[in-house]
Amino acid sequence: MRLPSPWLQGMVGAVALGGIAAARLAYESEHRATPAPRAAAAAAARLVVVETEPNDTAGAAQPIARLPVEVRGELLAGDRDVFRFRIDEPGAHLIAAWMEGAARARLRVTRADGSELTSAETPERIGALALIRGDYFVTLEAATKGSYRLMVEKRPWVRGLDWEPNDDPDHALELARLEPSATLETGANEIARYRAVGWWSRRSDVDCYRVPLLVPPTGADFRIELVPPVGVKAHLVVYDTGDPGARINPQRLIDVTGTVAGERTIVPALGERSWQPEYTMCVDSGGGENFMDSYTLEIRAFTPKGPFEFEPNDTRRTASALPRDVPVSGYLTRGDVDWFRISAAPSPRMRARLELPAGVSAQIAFFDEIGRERERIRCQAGGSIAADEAAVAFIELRALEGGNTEKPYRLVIESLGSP
Ligand SMILES: [Ca+2]
Ligand SMILES: [Ca+2]
Ligand SMILES: [Ca+2]
Ligand SMILES: [Ca+2]
Repeated sequence: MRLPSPWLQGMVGAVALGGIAAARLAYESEHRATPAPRAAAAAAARLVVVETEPNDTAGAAQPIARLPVEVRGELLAGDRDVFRFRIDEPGAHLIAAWMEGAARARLRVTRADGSELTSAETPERIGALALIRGDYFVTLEAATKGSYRLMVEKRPWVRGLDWEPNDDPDHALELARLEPSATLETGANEIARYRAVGWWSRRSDVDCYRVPLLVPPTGADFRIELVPPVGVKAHLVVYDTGDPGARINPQRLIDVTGTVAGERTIVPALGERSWQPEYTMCVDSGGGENFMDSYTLEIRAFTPKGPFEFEPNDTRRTASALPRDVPVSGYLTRGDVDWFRISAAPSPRMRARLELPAGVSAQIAFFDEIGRERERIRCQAGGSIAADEAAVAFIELRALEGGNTEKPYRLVIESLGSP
């Protein structure tokens, strides 16, 4: 497969995924119209059991009659405690397993044949592990002896919930599709909405989701919001599909990390390109840990009210089109750079007007056809500038301080005619 190496590093062992993947496809095809994800499993009474030795091997595994369960046990030096549980219901279920108490251990979930599905080291959790009908084992291998409480829970999977393993784009799962709401604040029309809810239950956990594109001929933009759990910075990477036929690897379109733990990260206007069937979005912790609480990834596709920037446009090569005499809008996020190419026949003289929203100051720079800089002007947050220029083919806007993901800027090029 066309896997850039970082994807491989984060993979949960690719052991025998075929069976689960096939089950997932079969299950999904039966459940195309599944409802929006539920935030929490139905509260069910926990079965409490006490560990009984010997239980050091799969053959001697202690059976767990039902989930959710709390096992009260003791890990001795070099000890290993193995428990067996069964899933009888049809469909896919998400398993979470974690330990509380003094003992520290490696937790592993394995199939009946002994192959490992996933593992974690306390205080990490096993989270959102997708399992279908069958027998499974949970094994605790002592790192630090002591007493523990082992929790194992299950909830039915619905589209839009995390599904492990999904640590690389090749194991990405299609997002839940929600009803679009209508008109956004900017006057843009929302055409699709998607949501995922998941957990970064291990330090190395990455969760990837596929977003199918619904692009009208006029083009469309995505607004992406990633809300991390408390204490964690959000990290989002967006890939296009590349071109498998031409052996072109997926390109990284966006790579953004939140500046403050627990705060949402917003990508306000990622362009939906008409030749792309889908994008893949991978999310993980960009700093901090919270193995228990969920994150939310929400994506809204919209058709802008008028001409709009089209991210990524941070280089001259990827410049967005800038028509003459029609205002173009865009967002300057923190550190953002937006390039525009002035379309239509060049007229020698023009006036550029830029209006910035509050919260972001920027520099506007003018370039000729071969990339020579002609002038640069600084514009303060909430301010505007007008500049008369000649023989300009490209414009670069560069955020200097701050950013604004809610209010767009406005840029218009007026033709001045011949002197
Ligand atoms: Ca034991
Ligand atoms: Ca994952
Ligand atoms: Ca921008
Ligand atoms: Ca940009």
